Amino acid sequence: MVLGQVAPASAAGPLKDITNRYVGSAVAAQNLNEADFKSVLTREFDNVTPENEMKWAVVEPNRGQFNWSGADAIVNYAQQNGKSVRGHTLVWHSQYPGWLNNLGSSELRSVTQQHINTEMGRYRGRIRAWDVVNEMFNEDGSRRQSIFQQKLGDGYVADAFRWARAADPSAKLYINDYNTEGINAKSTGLYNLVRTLKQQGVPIDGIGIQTHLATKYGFPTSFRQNMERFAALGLDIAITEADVRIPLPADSAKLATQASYFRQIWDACHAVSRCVEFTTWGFTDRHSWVPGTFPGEGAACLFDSNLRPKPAYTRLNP
Ligand code: 9MR
Repeated sequence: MVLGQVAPASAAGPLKDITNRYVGSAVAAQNLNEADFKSVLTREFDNVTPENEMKWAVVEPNRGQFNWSGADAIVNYAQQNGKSVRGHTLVWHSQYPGWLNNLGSSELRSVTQQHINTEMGRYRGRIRAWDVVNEMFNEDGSRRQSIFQQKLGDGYVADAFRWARAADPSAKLYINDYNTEGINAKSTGLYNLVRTLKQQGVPIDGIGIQTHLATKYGFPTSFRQNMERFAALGLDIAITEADVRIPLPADSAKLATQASYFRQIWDACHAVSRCVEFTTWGFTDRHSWVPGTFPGEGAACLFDSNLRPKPAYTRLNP
């Protein structure tokens, strides 16, 4: 293929048409200006998740000073093209604005409620699901000592969900985390928390399993059983940020292993009726966070940097 040309859809049809789950990708607003990128995104997916554009540090870098341009661009694209949006993310220990650090507890609490109100309110009715609380656990299943945990205490999670429900009653509300694919200490910490929240009547609808995998760690074999225990609590499950990184350079054996990982994620989701979404953290190796964060690893997406479908894509859509 000539660089810039768009590969034809496979015979089986675009991903969004071969499943009754939402099939999504993270998107950076600026990439919507690339015609070939936009065309594959529009053809294959029916959900978009703003990669950074809805994070607190981006939308309110200085107190009371808002920047909605990237978020608006993605939500408008979604509306014009019939895509659902996954809002990402409201309460997170990372990518929050520095001015939060100067606030005392009661002020942090009120600005957090205000943040949820303002952001969810702006897009009320236009966001299918929100990652309300993101990455709140340590690997051992204990709570991460984030600014929210330290200053607001354990109750911040229930508060955030209650504020979120009030701000947009039509949105599904999720708690989202990584390394929670299989049954392990972290996913069990999450399980115990959401079970308690449900018992307390806290408005939480689902859990997001990010699913940033690396072939060098092996596939989390208890993925399906793990989803089933969350489903049994009456929660939806979304695969929110799937990618499968491999050591560079890629070769056909590594790409085949990657393909089998993607297929196993896909199959696990389709085996559990409450798994409602399969979203990838970017769909093309042209734009992926992986090589910048894990030097020597990459090629983690379904399409290569020229937007040609990789074996992983073909394996989902033979
Ligand atoms: O892909 C995002 C990257 O562009 C940002 O620099 C990074 C900052 O923390 O966040 C990345 O997205 C993360 C997501 O918001 C939460 N889960 C992990 C993702 C990859 O780091």
